[in-house]
Amino acid sequence: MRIAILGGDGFVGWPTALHLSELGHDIHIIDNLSRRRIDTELGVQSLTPMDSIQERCRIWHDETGRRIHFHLLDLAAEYERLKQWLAEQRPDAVIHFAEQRAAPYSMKTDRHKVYTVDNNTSATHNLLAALVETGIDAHLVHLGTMGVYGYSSVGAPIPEGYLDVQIDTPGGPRPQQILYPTRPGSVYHMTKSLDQIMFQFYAQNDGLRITDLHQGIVWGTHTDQTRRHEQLINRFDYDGDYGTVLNRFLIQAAIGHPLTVHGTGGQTRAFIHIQDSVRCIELALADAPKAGERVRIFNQMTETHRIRDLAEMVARLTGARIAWLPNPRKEAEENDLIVKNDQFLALGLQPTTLAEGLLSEVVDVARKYAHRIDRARVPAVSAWTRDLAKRIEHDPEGKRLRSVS
Ligand code: USQ
Repeated sequence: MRIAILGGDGFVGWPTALHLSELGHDIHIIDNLSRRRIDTELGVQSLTPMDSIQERCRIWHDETGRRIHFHLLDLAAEYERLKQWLAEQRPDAVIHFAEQRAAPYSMKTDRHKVYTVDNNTSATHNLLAALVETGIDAHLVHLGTMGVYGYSSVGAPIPEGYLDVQIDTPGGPRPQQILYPTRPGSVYHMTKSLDQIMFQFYAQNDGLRITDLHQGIVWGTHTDQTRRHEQLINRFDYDGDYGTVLNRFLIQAAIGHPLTVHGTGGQTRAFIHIQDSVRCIELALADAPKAGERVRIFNQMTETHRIRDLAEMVARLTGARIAWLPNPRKEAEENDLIVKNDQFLALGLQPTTLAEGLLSEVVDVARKYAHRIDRARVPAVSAWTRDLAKRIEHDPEGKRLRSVS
């Protein structure tokens, strides 16, 4: 298949491009390199040294003889160029990762909120409109998030996208399936909730074939392909905005930084290893809905964990200390989470769990590149509200000089 990977320079986009190229697909990465620019804006860098996208593609060609093409294009801002590219290249499938994906970044300031909404909703809508206009029948696979469901305890398993309800009609109760009500916990998660409505409309109005993957928190860094060459290495975020919780704990343990648990650590979240993430995308691609069918929704996760249990596990494994910090986010202190993921299991996914020894691989990678870490960028300091901002702990290591007066 000819596959366009929008956002193919990112944390999940890049290993997906390699994985699908290895399977023999003709891969075209479209990316505006905004993630690299945000690193510059924030003054942080990936823990792992990343080459330019062009250099990465060159190394992949040297290693495997396969070509990955790169096109510099801003999906949200360059609608006409996008349409022209689709009309010329006529991809069989489009994988859409091209959105600002960090909840803390989306909550930093009003400017970051506006950027995240403008970028994410325009990118998604431009793509949908261009697919209709060019008339190409590409299968659109979108990287959504488990966060659209929200994180309140409902006491029942979260289904894959649709909820069975009974509607009271004059003729008596009638069963119906509706999109699971969204309850986003950040501006970023809100944009993914808006995406869902756009997908629903374009599938129903124009017969677009769409799969939406509600992904949990990705952990790990390497896949089979990124391990093949030092310069194919994946990006690996550790900072308070882009680093995600389990990877952060493992990196913190590697550099002797206390593990930064927010609040009581009672939040339960869904997780998936990066290797399973790319495999799920392969499985979803092979199982496209037909034109006229509703959006297919998969829960792309393999296990759920409570944050404090993860911290305690990493502490046991590595001897790290836990710092219990005021939570910069407005979120439930404790929640339960049971999630259905039957569809991927039925398609043959064999989950890589935390128990598989890959935790120490992450710690080893972090130790190797520890010299690239700026410890001052480890604390999460983007607050969800002004009140929460007043309580943020900027110095979890307790290293700053204290006043004695
Ligand atoms: N947390 C800590 N300490 C930290 C970092 C986070 O206790 O140092 C807590 C947070 O308060 C939160 C939980 O860990 O309760 C998860 O935070 P996270 O930063 O790992 O994940 P999140 O902000 O939800 O976002 C990440 C990705 C996003 C994806 C989402 C999947 O950045 O793109 O959509 O995971 S999900 O969480 O299932 O919505």
